[in-house]
Order: sequence, then structure tokens, then C-alpha cells
Amino acid sequence: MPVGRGHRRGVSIPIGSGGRTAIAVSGDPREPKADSDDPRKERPSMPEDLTLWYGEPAADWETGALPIGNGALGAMVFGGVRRERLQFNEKTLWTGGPGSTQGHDLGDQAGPTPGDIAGVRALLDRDGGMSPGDAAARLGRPRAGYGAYQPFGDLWLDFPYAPEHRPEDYRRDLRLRDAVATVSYTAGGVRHLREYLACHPGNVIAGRLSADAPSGVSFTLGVSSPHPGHVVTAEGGRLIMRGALADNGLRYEAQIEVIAEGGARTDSAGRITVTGADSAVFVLSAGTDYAMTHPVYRGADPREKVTAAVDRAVAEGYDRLRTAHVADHRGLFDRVRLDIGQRVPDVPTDRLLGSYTGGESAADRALEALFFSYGRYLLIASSREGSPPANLQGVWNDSTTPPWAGDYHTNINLQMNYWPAEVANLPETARPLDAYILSMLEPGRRAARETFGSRGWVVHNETNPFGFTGVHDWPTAFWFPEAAAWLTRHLHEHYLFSRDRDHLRETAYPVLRETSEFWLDNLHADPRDGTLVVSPSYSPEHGDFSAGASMSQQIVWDLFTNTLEAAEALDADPAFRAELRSALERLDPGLRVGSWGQLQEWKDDLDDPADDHRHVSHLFALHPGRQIEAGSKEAAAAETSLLARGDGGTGWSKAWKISFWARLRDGDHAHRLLAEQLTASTLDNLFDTHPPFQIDGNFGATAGIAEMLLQSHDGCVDVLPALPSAWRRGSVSGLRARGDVTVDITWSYGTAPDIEIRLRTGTGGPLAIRSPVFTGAYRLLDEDGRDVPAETDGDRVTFTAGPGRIYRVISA
Ligand code: FUC
Repeated sequence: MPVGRGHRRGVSIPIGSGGRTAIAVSGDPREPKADSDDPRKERPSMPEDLTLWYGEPAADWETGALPIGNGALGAMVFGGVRRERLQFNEKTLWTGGPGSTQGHDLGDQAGPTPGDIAGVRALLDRDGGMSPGDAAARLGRPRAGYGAYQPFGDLWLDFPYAPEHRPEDYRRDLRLRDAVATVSYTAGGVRHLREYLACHPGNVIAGRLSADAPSGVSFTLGVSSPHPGHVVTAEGGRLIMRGALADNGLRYEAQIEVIAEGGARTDSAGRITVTGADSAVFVLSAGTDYAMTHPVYRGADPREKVTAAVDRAVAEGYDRLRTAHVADHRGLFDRVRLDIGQRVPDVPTDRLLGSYTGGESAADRALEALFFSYGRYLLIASSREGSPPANLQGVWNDSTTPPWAGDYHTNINLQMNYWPAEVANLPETARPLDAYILSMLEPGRRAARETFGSRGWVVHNETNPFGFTGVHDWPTAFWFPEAAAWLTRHLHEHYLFSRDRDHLRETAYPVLRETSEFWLDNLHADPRDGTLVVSPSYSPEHGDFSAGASMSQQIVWDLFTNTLEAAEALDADPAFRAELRSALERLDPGLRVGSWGQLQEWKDDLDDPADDHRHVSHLFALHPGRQIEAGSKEAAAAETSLLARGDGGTGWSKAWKISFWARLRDGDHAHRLLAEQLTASTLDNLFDTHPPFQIDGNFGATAGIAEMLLQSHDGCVDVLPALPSAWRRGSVSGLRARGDVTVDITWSYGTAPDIEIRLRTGTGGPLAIRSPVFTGAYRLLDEDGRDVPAETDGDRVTFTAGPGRIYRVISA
């Protein structure tokens, strides 16, 4: 029995056969003769073939080397033939903080006082605005001991080289389903194969070198560090590199053990040489004495844990390590599959990228699907429980002075890193963010008390692993106390997706409540109209300081709304709920339509239609917020603003715009931004580039693609809300919707649109579904094919879902 009629809302999908370009599908003819257990053999180049591959070694760290990682450890693989380089990182190796010779003032930094802030507020009431320079002169303070994320070192493999043995049939690749990087080539009639992985269970990076001729493996392994004063020793096949950072005394240690099968091994002068082995394995672990505990941020010497990790991995053996690694990785990675009609052509990834146009070809679909999955791969590789969250470069950094210190920028970047975590079914990867937020509370409370004279906690534009929650003095980036509230929404989102009430009660709600207390204490009655506004307020990196910039208001609206909902769900704190409700009633919502139809970035109508600034902060309410409903007049104004800002910007800016257009339900425009990002803001190794390399755009694009296929922010599971015309047929499985639902969708726009939705419920409860692609009647069925009683409510079908059940929605 048909239960509903679809409702088209601004979606136009051309129906027809479309101009597919046929591209031959074949394996790589230059691949080494694969062993029977070579996973590449199991998987021909079909939609599932999620591999980045290249015909030459990487010439450059940033654009060419390939990343592996396990959250705490990361490495960039170059794939050299005479000399292999694995540049490696461990996420806690930072300068700055306690003990820094730069002077550590993060704990008791001389911030502005509540009086300084009141002074600026009064000037803003009087004058309406203040330049960032003036604001920084009054509220900014130099900061010291902030530090920067550091490279750990390089592992080098030097191979004997005979000029007459020119390497042939070279290939290096990164297989996303296995999280294994390989390098292979033939030299002197011998096929060489190396593979590398970063294993989360056991916390090691491991490599295996083999050849198809007996005694074919010879090399010298060494390690180096950019940090003066480190010491390298070698004994019993194990290299130890140890030191303490000159800046802050942070102790670090890496150990690498080499195990050769056959041949001879010698250890000397900090290097290990293997000659004539049949194969060899190395295992690396690294750590520091950093601990995420305020105010000392130091724990045990790393020696014990690094030694234990390498000992364990050596005892385990490479094969078992690899099996455990692939199982662990696939347990996360395989949850989501995307088919948008891709056929993987037989060209290396740099050429796939180079020939990408964002057009109709199945090769373009291959790059898009690969890029989507790469974001998921990178999140798994750079954010796992037990180490800090993914920073501006995930876990990968080769510079002692990385861009923006390789830190945690909180006016968009850190948040964007975690946009895919829930919807793309990797909630475990967001737990390091939770832990990090919790670790900031104590220093953040102090900053709130001393700087603002208020309850709650605060963090501004950026932060580091040492609890930096203060200001600095760079005029366009020192002030952003809304960051704490924006971070807090991630804790709440985890509840919305998982319905995990323990998480809500014990983790999310207490932080939401405390963050709300900060803003209850800090909102200011605007003398012009009596509304509650944030003042001083600054729309990230743009324009002047003022009272009530749209983003500030929208973030506070979001925080109060989330806190209220959380309190209601827990039936907690009725008096506090009343306080929040009355503050929300008086709050300026930050949604004004201006003179040229734009959504205003500030309370005054100051927007310049010719301005193409990369931050589009005043659209927070559209995404990631949920204050603007699709189809509303504010959505139309957001669209006007977005059109004026254009499709350019830095990598992360384009990634954000994918989600904006998806929320506006314009699949073709969202797709155009994805194409912009791929053609102009993506490097050969598919790293996003700001420029330079910055990983947020990878994560933002993956989230944006998910947002095109599935949304659930407005109380409804919204299926294919922004499907571009280039994705005429396809399927996606394993995406997550709020309400603890896993969603699989199959669609096709052949002669008639056809769609099937499969919903797998967790906790169950009331559910609403909508899809703009249902153009006729549709049916809701249970797993036995029986019609499920449901109600239609506008374009939504609502019903009560049982726990742990499967429902199907099909065209009638
Ligand atoms: C924000 C952005 C910059 C850059 C930096 C790391 O400040 O405005 O573009 O992404 O973070």
C-alpha cells in the first residue's frame, strides 16, 4: 500500500541514459606477479578498487609521498629505489608548553581583564565597530611557549645499486581497504616488493622487504632526526634513537628492530645492515613523555612503552601483525561503500587527477569515489583512541616550523576534521576529540574566570596540546571565544547519532551546560534593540570587531538549543532550562537578510557583494548548524551570499561550500565545488591543499559528499537530498543518520527513477524519512516484506521503528 508521495523540492535530475564514457577496465599490466595471497588479486579494478598508485617514486613530501598512520604514529612513504625514505611522526612531539625556553605563560598568561573587555564593549556600543588592530591593541597579548608540532625523524633504507640494473616496472601504491603501502620494481631480473603499514593494535609501523630470488634482499637501515642532541645506538638488530627537545625537554624515543630471514645482519655505527636475506621485516614504535594532563603535561619516560610495543610486535611476527592490522582497519573502513558509477581506468592516480574535469566520465566518478574514501582512510589513520586528535596535517609533518604550527585551529579547521566522523560511520575516530575537549576544560575555566570574570570555560582561535586557552596578538586571529561552544556541539552530535544516553549524561551534557553558563554570563544587552548579543564579536578573520556578528549569535543559538534538548532528553535541571529558554527568546538569532538579499555577516548591513573572502562564517546556521531550514527565506539569502562569494577559496573553504550547497539541496552546485576542490586544491597524493597541505579539506570534502547523499539534521532522515546529475545511478551503504540509523541507498535514473532505501535501526523509536527523489507513491516494508503502518506528514513518512530492525522504502 502506498504510504506517501514524494515532494520535489528544488532538485532537478535529468533523466536519460546520459553520456557515459566507456573506459576499459583492467588490472595494472606492470604489476608484479602477485602471490596468491596478494589482496590486489582478489579485487579487480572495480568500484571497490580503492587504490592510489604511481609509476615513480615520490619526488616531494607534500605532494607525492603516501601517508600511513595509526592515530598516534604516522609515516610518509617515498618509495625510492636506491634510497627509501619513511618520514615519521608521533603525535605528541611538540615544542612549547611547560619547560619551554620560549617562556611558558600558558597556565598563567597575562590575558586581558574583564575590565578590558568591558571597555571594548562600551566602545562598540558607542561606535558600532572597531578595527582588528585596535581590538588587538586592547585585548591581545603576546604569547610565549606555544610551540609547534614536530617531525620525529626519518627511517632510511639504502639499497645496493648496480647502474646496469635499471629498475623497471616500478609501482608504488596505497591500498585504502588494507591500509598498506607497497613499492615494487624489477632490477637485474629480480622483482623487489616492500610493504608498509601502521598498525593500531600494538602501536607500531612495520615494513616487509622481499624479492622473488633467494638471497635477494640487502639493505642498510638508518634513522635520523632533525632535533639536535639525539643519540642513535644499535644493538642486537635494534636501533634506538633517543633525546629530549631542546625547547622544552620533552623526552622522545624511537626503536626500530630489524629481523632478517636468511643472510647476514650487522649492527654498527647506528645502522643495521642486512646482506643476502630472503626477506626482512622492520618494526618501529615511538613515543614521548607527553601526557594530556593539565598543568604538567608530562608522564612516564617513553622507553618502557616503546620497548614493549616493539618487543610485542617482534614476538607476534609480521604475518600476524599484518592480519591484525587489516582486520582492525577494515572493521572501520568497510562499513561504508560508495558506488557512483565509477570505473577505475588503468592510469596512475596523478594522471587520474590531472585528467579530471568534473564531467560525465566514469573515470571522474572513480576519482570522486576515491577521494571520498580517502577522507575516511585519513581519519582512521590520524585519529584513534589513545592519542591527541588529528591536527592541521592529521599526524603527518616533516617540518620543525610547520604552517600554523601544525596546531589545532578552532575557528573552522579542527571542527571540519571531525565532520565525517559520525555520518561516515567512524564514530570511534572522534573519541580523541572528546578527550581533547575534556582536557581543555580546566585551563579553559581559568581563562574564563580570569579574562571574562565568568563561569564556564573558553578557548579562542587556536590551541595546542598544552591547554592554551588564551589570546595572542595577531589582529585577525586572536579572538574567538565562540570556539568552545562550537567544539561542544561535537559531543552533542555523538549523542544524536548514537542515542548513547550514558555519553549524553556523563560527557556531553555536563560540558554543554558549562559552556552555556559561560555565554549566559557573557551575553550583552545591545543598547540599540535590547537583544542579547556577543560583544566583542568578530566574524573569523574578516571585517571589523562589532557586537553580534552573525556567526557568534548562531553559535550561541546552537549551543543553547543543543543544551536545552540535552537537558530535556535527560529530564535534568528544570530551572536551568527555563533560564536557557528565556535567554534564547532574547538572543539575537544572527539571521538577517540584507539590502542585496544576502544573509548578513554582521548585525549591520555591511556585506560587499564583490567580496570573495574564504570564510563564509555567517552560514554556520546552514552548516554545520541547523538553524536555517531548506526552502526558507534565510536559505535563499544564504544562497545569495554564497553565489557572491563564488566557488573559489582555499581547500577547506571549497570543502565547506560542498556542504553548504548540499544543505541548500543543490546537488549540481555541490558537485561543482567538489570538482573545484579536485582540480585546484588537491595534490597528486590527494592531500588537500590550502595551499600548503592542510588536511581539513580532505575531511570536509568527505563530509560534504556524505551530506549530498544523506542528511538528518532537521529531525528527518533525508535521502539523496542533493544528488548531482552526474551521479545518475549508484549506491551507498553504511552511512549513519541521527537517531541511531544506518542507511543504505540504491538509486538509478534510467528511463524512470528508481530508489530503494534500507534502514537498519539501533535503538529504534520514532523515525521520519523523506526523499526528494520519490516522485510517485512509495512503500515502507519490514524485513519480511510486509507493509509497515506509517503516516505521511507533508513530504515525510513517519513511523515507529523497532530496535535492531531493518526497514525498506521502495517506489510503489
Ligand atoms: C584559519 C584559516 C586559514 C588557515 C588556518 C590554519 O585561520 O583562516 O585559512 O586555514 O586556519
